[in-house]
Amino acid sequence: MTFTLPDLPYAYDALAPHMSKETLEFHHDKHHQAYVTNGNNLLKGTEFEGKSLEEIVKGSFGKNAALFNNAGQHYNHLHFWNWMKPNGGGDKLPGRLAKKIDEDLGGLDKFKADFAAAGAGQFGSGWAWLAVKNGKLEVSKTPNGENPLVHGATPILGVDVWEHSYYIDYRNRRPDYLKAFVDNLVNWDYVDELFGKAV
Ligand code: MN3
Repeated sequence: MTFTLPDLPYAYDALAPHMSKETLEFHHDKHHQAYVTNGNNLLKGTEFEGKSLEEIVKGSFGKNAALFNNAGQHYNHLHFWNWMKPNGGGDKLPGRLAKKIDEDLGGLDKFKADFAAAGAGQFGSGWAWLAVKNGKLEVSKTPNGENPLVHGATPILGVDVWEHSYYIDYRNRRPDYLKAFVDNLVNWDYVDELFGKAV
């Protein structure tokens, strides 16, 4: 496959004040575009041409670092834009997902705290995740472009903690960005959709 950059699923100013127009312009138009462009160049002539994005991510991990970094980040950002929405967050989750979070993660409040702590605790660039592994939910963090796919899990929510994701709006206050993400930005309907496919 060839990687392509989709439009954002909302206007550039739709997530303000939690994530600004300027952040989304740089993050989507420059950073994500670079992963698409570089990924396509690195894909040419490899065994992964013609494979699906998920196959490329999993197959290149540990084998072709440059391709993996760009393909992984393309996958992560495709979902990241959809993991947010205007007036997101809140405490009203789809029922089956809320029940599973209660069962596996000790409830929504504990999940939010653990997810934010994973993001705050990721040293340097990376992501914090909610993923399904062996039928159970788990919170994790990964460096750089890595994601739960390469660890045998299916990501259903992720937050980008690279500085390009928050530095314009929050400067060095990564924990404030993470709090705004879980409280005001998460698109729980999309998380639930991925959860439904993963279990
Ligand atoms: Mn990013």
